[in-house]
Amino acid sequence: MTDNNYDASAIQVLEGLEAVRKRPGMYIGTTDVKGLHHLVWEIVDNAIDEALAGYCKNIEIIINKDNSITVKDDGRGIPVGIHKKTGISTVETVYTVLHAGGKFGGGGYKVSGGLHGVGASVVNALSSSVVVTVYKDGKIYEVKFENGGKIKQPLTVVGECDKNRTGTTVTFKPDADIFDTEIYDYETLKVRTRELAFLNKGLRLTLRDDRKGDSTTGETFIYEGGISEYVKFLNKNKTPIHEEIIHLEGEESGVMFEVAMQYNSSYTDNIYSFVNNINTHDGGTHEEGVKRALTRIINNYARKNNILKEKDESLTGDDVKEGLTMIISCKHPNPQFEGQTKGRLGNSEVRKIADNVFAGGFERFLMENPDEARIIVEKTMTAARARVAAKKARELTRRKSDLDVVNFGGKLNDCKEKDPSVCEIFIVEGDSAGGSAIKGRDSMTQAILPLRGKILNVEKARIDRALSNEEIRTIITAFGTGIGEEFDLNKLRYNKIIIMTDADVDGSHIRVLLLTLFYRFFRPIVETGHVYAAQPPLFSISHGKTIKYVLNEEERDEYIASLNPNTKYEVKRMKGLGEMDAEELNETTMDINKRVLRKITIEDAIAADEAFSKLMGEEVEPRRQFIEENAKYAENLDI
Ligand code: 28F
Repeated sequence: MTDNNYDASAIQVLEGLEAVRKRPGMYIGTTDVKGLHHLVWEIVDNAIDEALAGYCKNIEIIINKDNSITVKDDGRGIPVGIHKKTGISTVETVYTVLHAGGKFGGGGYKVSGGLHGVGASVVNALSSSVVVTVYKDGKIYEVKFENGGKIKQPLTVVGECDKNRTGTTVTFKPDADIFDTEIYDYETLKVRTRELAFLNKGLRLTLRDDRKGDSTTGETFIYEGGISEYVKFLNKNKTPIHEEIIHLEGEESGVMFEVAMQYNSSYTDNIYSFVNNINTHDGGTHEEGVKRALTRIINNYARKNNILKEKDESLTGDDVKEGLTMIISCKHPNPQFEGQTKGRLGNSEVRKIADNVFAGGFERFLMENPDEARIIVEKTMTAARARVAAKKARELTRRKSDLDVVNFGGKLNDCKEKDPSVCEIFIVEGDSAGGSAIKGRDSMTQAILPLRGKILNVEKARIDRALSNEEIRTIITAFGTGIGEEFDLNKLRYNKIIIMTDADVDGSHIRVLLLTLFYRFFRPIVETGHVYAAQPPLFSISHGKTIKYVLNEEERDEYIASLNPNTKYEVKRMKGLGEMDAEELNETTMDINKRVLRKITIEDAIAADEAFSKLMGEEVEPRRQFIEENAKYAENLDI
């Protein structure tokens, strides 16, 4: 390389990395916490490529005290010789020329993810410091970069190592001028590290956090069973309906395809798909091909074995998905990602390949395992019957006119106002409280729906079973939004949905059953803050002609303290909603100028979901404990 060529390419390098610093979003999506964590995966993906090429068995990810990241692999080590095109070493090329990394010699292709292979040079451009150490040929080579990829120390031999020790270690510190935050989140790194271990069977991935004082947190993930173990992991809190995890794999026209699946007794599906280890959240042709084949094969098997009769309509894609946990992993040399977040695989040829590879394997599985086949087919046929029943029941919940709801079982005492923004509905535990609420309410704006005892636990019930419950149908009709795919928040007929139950365990249980119903079928109503819990008083303090109602011990003691010392007073613990007459109930719990409501906001839908599942699942103890602690509420009170 003559000097001016070298200078030219050196200038090109700096311009290239400068372009990344100018518009980082173009290369890593965002510069928020997501972009910060994305840097890790760019480096890890290069180590994974080395594993896919068959040379790396262990990858270590370390969060250092200063929130810099070290990634180590035991692959061949990035080549240190002069790169023919750039005149500088390959390792410096990989870290300074955009899109230089990744492509390995021979048939190997970059199959791991990142934002589609922009690689190590982007990490360098967006880091205030990068140190690359290569162990090869008994020597330790090191090159240092600073301030967005400028050479700080050219590649030099800094030591010796064991003759047959090889590998690459990279430490980088994201540039504080680029990123909104510099703090790494252990859990975020753990979830993706574990997922990469599932997706790359036999590869050992270790994650370590050295930030907490002298103690270090660390976990190692290695799964010889690969995505079959991923299915097992996803089904750990479910009840599988067949023992074996079905595993199929094949290759066609250079596209590798692998599927693992197992049905469980729940009504929800858990299907995740990946292309070159990238999670295709929005699916794509690989998923479509598998689902198409799954539906066709199950229908064919059911008809051929006369489980599905001539007159029966065919099973749908939704029917065959119910209770299905499935991982689809596709390795493609030239994937086309589509959509806003590039989360969808677009390659049209993959649909047929997926169908072929999956169909052959799954058909064989059903033929060779007639017992499992029958269980699976029966599960899908039950789902089909439920779908049909739900459709019929859903019709019942559609309001033809306002009169419908009042006549419908006569349960709802609707309000006269029709403008949802001023209307509210009290769902009241028990007929006696319901009676007092109807008498005590403001009938212009307050509707009352008394509940007889406990409602159905929808956490464990399929939608058709829930819809067969009259009180649930009345609630659905009263709300007016519809449920599931038909749900329309704009049709909500009340601005506030107020759950009015006793403060005892039964009252809490009913409240949480209602929350489960709202969470499962009307989630947006909860998320947009329309749901409240009424706060009936726990004590009354009477002195002279005055009766003061208070919510809890704290308010009771405060009020008593506020009375002058010689006032004679009497404290009574309120028995429950049913003990109060209409006027008391209105005065203390319903009158919008006097009452105190508690807005129910599920702080963390996932945590609440876990809480509901724990609460409504099979285990008794977690349920009892949860009820005692009550459902998660925000403390903000409605005046
Ligand atoms: C901690 C991050 O980046 N590991 C890597 C290798 C190994 C080779 C390689 C990488 C540029 C274009 C070839 C070695 N010997 N860990 C990593 N390990 N890159 S990145 O080559 C990149 C060259 O194609 C390697 C023989 N062939 C490839």
